[in-house]
Amino acid sequence: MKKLIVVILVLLFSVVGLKAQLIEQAKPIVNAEVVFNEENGIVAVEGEHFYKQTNTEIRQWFITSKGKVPEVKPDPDGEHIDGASGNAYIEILPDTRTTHSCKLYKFEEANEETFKLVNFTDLPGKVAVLHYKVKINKSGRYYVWVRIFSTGSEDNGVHVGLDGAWPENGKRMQWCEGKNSWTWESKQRTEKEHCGVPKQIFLDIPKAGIHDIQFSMREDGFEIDKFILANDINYVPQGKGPACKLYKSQLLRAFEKVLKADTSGH
Ligand SMILES: [Ca+2]
Ligand SMILES: [Ca+2]
Ligand SMILES: [Ca+2]
Repeated sequence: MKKLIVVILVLLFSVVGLKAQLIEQAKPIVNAEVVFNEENGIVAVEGEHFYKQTNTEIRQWFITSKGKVPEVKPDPDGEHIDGASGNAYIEILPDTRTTHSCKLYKFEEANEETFKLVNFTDLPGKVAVLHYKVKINKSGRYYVWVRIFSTGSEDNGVHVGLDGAWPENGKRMQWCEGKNSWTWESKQRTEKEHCGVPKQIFLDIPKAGIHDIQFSMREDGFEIDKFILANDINYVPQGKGPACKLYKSQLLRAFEKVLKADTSGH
């Protein structure tokens, strides 16, 4: 009997421990006071620096950093921390649709029974919405670039929006090239062009000042390292992209550096 009680207690504590970790990795690590600044037509923001996430009933974004991989299953393609800017990235989990043959559950067709199973939506702003604060000094059109890691055909689409709205040119960001590596892209998927049309993903910001940038799920398993808003239509990010500039407040926490696999023989 004593043994049974011990077993039950151990089980209970491990469940509580797991839940605590889940909540921790889905929680923002910056507060709403943290505002990123536009300088010379560029705003760069780490994916992991969202100040809140909403519409989290079906899916959530989880932060992965060194040694801290979210225990959310399924996530068959594992972690991709090596090469991530700021030593961290975020992912929408669980990832139940990994190949075209996996059952598709669209938010727009969901009923009471299938609501929790939703793994795709063409409707922006409905599932797993991330929020970031940016200060724009020069109003105008900003092209949106996102650095992502895709390993298949069902983890390479997302929606972007501004100040609670989801304009046409923020819908269906799409990646085809650069599988299995961190890749910058700014393309919009259309009926004619499934791999996306360049220079068609942008946000028109009519007034200088502080704005909210949002991303929401199109496909589960989607991974964001960093995003950039660029005023110049011809801008193309390189490597990990430019440094993130703060307008207000400060970042309190840095993630532990990821060292490349030790091949030095030490
Ligand atoms: Ca994954
Ligand atoms: Ca997926
Ligand atoms: Ca990052």
